[in-house]
Amino acid sequence: MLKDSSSFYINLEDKYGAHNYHPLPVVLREGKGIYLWDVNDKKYFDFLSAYSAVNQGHCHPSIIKALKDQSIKLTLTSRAFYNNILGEYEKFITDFFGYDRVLPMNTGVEGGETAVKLARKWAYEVKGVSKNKAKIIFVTGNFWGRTLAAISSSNDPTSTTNFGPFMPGYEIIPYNDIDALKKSLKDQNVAAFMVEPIQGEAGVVVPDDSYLKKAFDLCKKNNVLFIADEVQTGIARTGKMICCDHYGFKPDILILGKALSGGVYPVSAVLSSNEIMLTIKPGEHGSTYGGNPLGCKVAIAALKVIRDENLCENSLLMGNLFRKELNKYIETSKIVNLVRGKGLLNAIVINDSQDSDTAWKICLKLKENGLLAKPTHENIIRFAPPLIINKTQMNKAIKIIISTLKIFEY
Ligand code: IF1
Repeated sequence: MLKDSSSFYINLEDKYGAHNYHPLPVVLREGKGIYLWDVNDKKYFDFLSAYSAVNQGHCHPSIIKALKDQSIKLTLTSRAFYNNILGEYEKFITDFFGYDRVLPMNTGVEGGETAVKLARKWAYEVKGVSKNKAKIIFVTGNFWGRTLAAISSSNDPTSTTNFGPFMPGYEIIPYNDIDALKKSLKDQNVAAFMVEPIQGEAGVVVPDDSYLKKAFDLCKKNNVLFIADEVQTGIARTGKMICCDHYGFKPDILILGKALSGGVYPVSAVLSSNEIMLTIKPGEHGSTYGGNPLGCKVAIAALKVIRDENLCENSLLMGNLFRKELNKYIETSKIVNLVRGKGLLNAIVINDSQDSDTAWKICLKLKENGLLAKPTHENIIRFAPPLIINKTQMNKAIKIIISTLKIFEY
């Protein structure tokens, strides 16, 4: 057995990198499909999927092929000129999701920022809100990234402490509380309501069945835009192409990221109608890399994989299997209270005080046992494998999870 080289890499990051993350002590060097390998050649089930970015599996051959093929032709022109790929991508993605227009960006948080800017523009130029009065409503527990605009809507002290002052024009109301929304919508200055259909960072929190559709209907009634942040829940993660499909409505503004490029390249997108999208004029918004031909080709390939490999269906089926087996275990478990989620976006809640480190210890043990997962908040563990996982693999992973949890019952 070779000497463990993990500490070498960990020490490098520790010495030269900013300490803005606290990773699990595993150093990965290769990924294929649902598996990852560390620098000591140990193999793992990936049950994080790079926070739902690798829904299609690691290094999916057709996405990598698209990257390789385009990378030797043309990678970036900026939007100062046209390129021969962007239009093809724009047509493809708008057809795919059923919207008039797309605004291409790179990261998820830029997608959120774009949506907020669009909503404000629309409020002033279409709805008729008076200057600088537009308001965006968010919910408690929301997470849409780390920029100042994003953390300004956060009620999580870890995100906000000592980063103020914050962006004005926001209101935060309780999540999953339709009456609170009803009340806030009475203000004529409200431009939009922005929400993750299932809250990821908050711990895979699924709202009441009727909440989202009621919220959407209320927004329509009050001439307010419904913005769905589907950066994490979109692209088949929850068993439908977007999570809102479970509830039978189409958001006015849809934000996508992460798996839009299968973990290969940062690509995000904001989709909307002519009325909303055309409020932004040349020079008013954009990004150097947004809509670059490399990202566009990667995104087309990534979406085709979702469609051609029926990953919505598989996500639904495998998610049902996961929750069924975990629910069976929970009946007699002393350590797990609850499993929740939709499709392959799931989490378990550890039966322990919120500030205990049991979830972290369980994740360390899962790692030893060949499965990688990460706690979201102290007592919650998220399980989100690539959507290409099959039944045999899922059953094997479930065995690892349950046998590891059992160690902590004593
Ligand atoms: C990190 C969690 C996931 C998101 C939603 C926008 C963004 C995200 C719903 C921004 C990003 C991330 C970023 C990642 C941790 C993470 C996360 F743990 F916080 F909850 F995915 F599960 N909307 N989510 O979840 O997208 O700008 O990062 O591309 O390390 O910060 P981004």
